[in-house]
Amino acid sequence: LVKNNKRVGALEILYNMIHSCEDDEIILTLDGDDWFPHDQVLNKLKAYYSEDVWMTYGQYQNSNDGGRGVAQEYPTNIINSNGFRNYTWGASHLRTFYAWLFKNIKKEDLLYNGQFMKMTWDLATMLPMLEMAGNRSKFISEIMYIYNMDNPINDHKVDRSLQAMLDKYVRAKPKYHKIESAPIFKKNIGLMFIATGKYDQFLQPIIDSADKRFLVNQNVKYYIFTDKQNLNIQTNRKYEIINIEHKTFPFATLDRFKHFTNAKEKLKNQDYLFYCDVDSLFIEDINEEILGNLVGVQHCGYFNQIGPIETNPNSTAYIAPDKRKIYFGGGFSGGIAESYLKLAEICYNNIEQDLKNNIIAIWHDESHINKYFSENTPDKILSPSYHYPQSNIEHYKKIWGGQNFAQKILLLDKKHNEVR
Ligand code: UD2
Repeated sequence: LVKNNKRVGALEILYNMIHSCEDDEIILTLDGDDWFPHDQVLNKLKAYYSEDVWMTYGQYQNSNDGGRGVAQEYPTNIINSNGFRNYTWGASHLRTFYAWLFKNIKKEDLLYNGQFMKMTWDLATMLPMLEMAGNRSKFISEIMYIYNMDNPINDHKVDRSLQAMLDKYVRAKPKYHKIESAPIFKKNIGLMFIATGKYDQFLQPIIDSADKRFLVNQNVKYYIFTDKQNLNIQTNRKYEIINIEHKTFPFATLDRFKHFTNAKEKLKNQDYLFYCDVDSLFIEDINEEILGNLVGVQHCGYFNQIGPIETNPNSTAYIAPDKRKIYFGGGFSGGIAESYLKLAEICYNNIEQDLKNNIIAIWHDESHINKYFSENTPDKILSPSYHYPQSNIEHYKKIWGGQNFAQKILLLDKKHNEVR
């Protein structure tokens, strides 16, 4: 919500707002006196944008008589010949587009006599975007917008001659060239650590290693769940401290899904979320190969084995014999934010239900994520490279059938009685 102290006009507001948005945000312009016909407009748009679409236009309905708006699809020959400026205006409400596309419009093309245009700015903005988008623009014939015809200060009622003059002025401007490919956007990735009690000693080393090795080409933000108030974290990335209470083991680890669920509002805007045990290190480059809807790691100690799953049928973590397949390590997991937060919420609810029945699953949170994965198989199943023990490798190699794995996430040796 931006409050202007001085009236500046719609185009200047839009210009400033859109330039403050991330490039990959989708902008939708809804005039203050108009409205949507129903509550599914955004969902429908989301479906259109799942294709290779950079902008959409149309269609609207007049509020008073239900008449159809003037939006119309540009014919293929007009698109291919880049002839929008000489053709009947069609790119009317509902207008939506990627912020990056708008940002490619030159500011001078939005000004008249050095001022942002007071009218006809729909043409001034949409024509360059249509030209740049080429066949990536999409006409939506379905009614997605209601235009308020009863507003006495509608542009076309206020000054028709200014509107006509600006229309000519905009159309006479030079055409934009078609853009061949969209920019590649970085993904927003939240990497979560829990560090309570004495585990804060592991934080700076893992953050140093993540700075150097963890998805270095993406926008990574660290979320640090801790009981400490004044942590001094050194990193060149964004981070956020989320204060939680320290609890004795196993609650320090078992409560992780509760913490993630409680922090849902902060976490849900990331594209992906990952959790990593804080007593680990990223020792090799970890890139986009880990990105998936749901991501789990095969436990180094139970490679290709059923593993120590929960067999107590009274626990919500119980896995039926026909579902016992892969054993996942609790130390690293992730996925698309929405999917991972769903996992967290379900595991949290299951853990709470067990606690009400005085049950703690055999391997705590790990048993619960195994249960979830037994019913929702991760589409990314990472090898023990991402669950690599610091010592005793010969012992593990036997479990791995004689093979070795590249070391990517190292699980640090620790004396449980000293750190917990
Ligand atoms: C294994 C799993 C761990 C979890 C646990 C369940 C791996 C590598 N680790 O770890 O993810 O499923 O089994 O028992 O697969 N913590 C604190 N403060 C404490 C204690 C723990 O912050 O006082 C946090 C910290 O982030 C730590 C994590 O909880 O990394 C797991 O605890 P752990 O490392 O002591 O448990 P461990 O090694 O048995």
